[in-house]
Amino acid sequence: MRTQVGIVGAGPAGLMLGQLLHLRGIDSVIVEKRGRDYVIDRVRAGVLEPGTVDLLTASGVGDRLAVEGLRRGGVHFNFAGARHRIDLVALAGSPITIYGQNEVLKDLIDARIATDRPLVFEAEEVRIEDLESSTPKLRFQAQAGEPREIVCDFIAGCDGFHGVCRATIPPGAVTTHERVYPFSWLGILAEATPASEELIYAYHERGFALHNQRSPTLIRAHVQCPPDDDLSAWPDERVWSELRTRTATASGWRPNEGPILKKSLAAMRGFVTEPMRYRRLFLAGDSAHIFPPSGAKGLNMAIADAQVLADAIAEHYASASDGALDLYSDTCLRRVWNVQQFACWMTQMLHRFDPNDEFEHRTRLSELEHLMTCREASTSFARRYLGLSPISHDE
Ligand code: RFL
Ligand code: PHB
Repeated sequence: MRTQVGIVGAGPAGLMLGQLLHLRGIDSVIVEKRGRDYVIDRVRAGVLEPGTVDLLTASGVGDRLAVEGLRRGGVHFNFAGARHRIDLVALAGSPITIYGQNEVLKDLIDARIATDRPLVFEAEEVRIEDLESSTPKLRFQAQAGEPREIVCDFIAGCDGFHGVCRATIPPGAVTTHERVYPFSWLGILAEATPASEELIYAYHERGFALHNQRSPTLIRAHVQCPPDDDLSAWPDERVWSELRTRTATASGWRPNEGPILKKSLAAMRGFVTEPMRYRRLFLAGDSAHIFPPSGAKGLNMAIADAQVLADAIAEHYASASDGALDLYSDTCLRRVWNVQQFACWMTQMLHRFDPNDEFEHRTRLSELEHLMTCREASTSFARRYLGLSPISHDE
């Protein structure tokens, strides 16, 4: 079988790329190692920047998002027993949209199926071959065990942090940069009416906590925990107790509680691959970079890479020019490092690194106070949170 673009991975990057290529009349095959239900059930991101919403809408996958996405005009920071609000709309002109990554994936998968272009789930032993040639190949075993080979003009590595694509690149051809934080996030999805409609980031002497909603009846929350913790260390009552303590305000705000449907641990790291390309293999999304989730950026950046790559591939076919393909990595990396710095700054400001370091604790509280009281600082945060800083958006 032959295609123009072989896409490895049906996460946000791979599915968005497939949709954008389809809209430009370019053929692709998407190969995913997991089943459809597994892909959709994985609870991950939930915050969409306005640019992401606009792109999904312009790509014909925004109908349900327009109805079910929750537009929220502000974000709260709880610290030192008080709650402070940053007004995103007043300061930067736009709300964020709360819409689960799994909902985005459902919409993209439905759109893909409607195109009749191939989307292969449960592909086993996915491999890339002949990367040194002008016709790289995707090989895998389909569900029934038959071996398949797809001859491609280009391969898009959209297979996440643990995928095969980055690992296929010969040693020394790319450089990776990594920061691993000395803590993880314990995340829950719970059935309860959200006590706050707007997202709350909390900094407390016991560590970070986050309270968000996914729908009018679902809460998503995270608490900072030791990096080597096991889920068994987090019975439901402990999760609620930490969340209550860390988000508490003197005015008595507390989260509503209910049955916990899902519980998971996520390591905190920043990671960047340079360049995001090797010959005809282009990395996009988490296969190229990971952002500490404090900045809510990973999904938005996966979608942004897909847009840059789709435009560059379209230029190749339309004008036989590889100028944009040659700039793909530099274009993405400029934004990636800008956003990495933002996500690392958020992580630094909101987590307890050393429980015995009172100096660190006090300077952090002071930094948060500055963020809330200095209009320039709040405006800068609002613009960067929304993905509107000049580097991360316009250029
Ligand atoms: P994905 O979503 O990991 O998808 C990769 C897909 O590739 C498949 N795959 C393979 N397929 C074929 N062959 C192989 N050998 C394969 N190996 C893997 C996988 O099964 C999978 O389906 O990567 P993609 O598309 O780059 O998307 C990235 C986003 O998923 C990720 O950055 C975000 O979830 C990060 N993130 C957040 N991002 C935001 O923008 N806003 C948020 O609020 C936000 N919150 C979060 C987050 C990530 C978190 N965790 C779990 C790390 C909160 C958390 C807790
Ligand atoms: C989430 O809703 O899961 C979420 C929100 C904001 C973040 C990270 C995760 O920064």
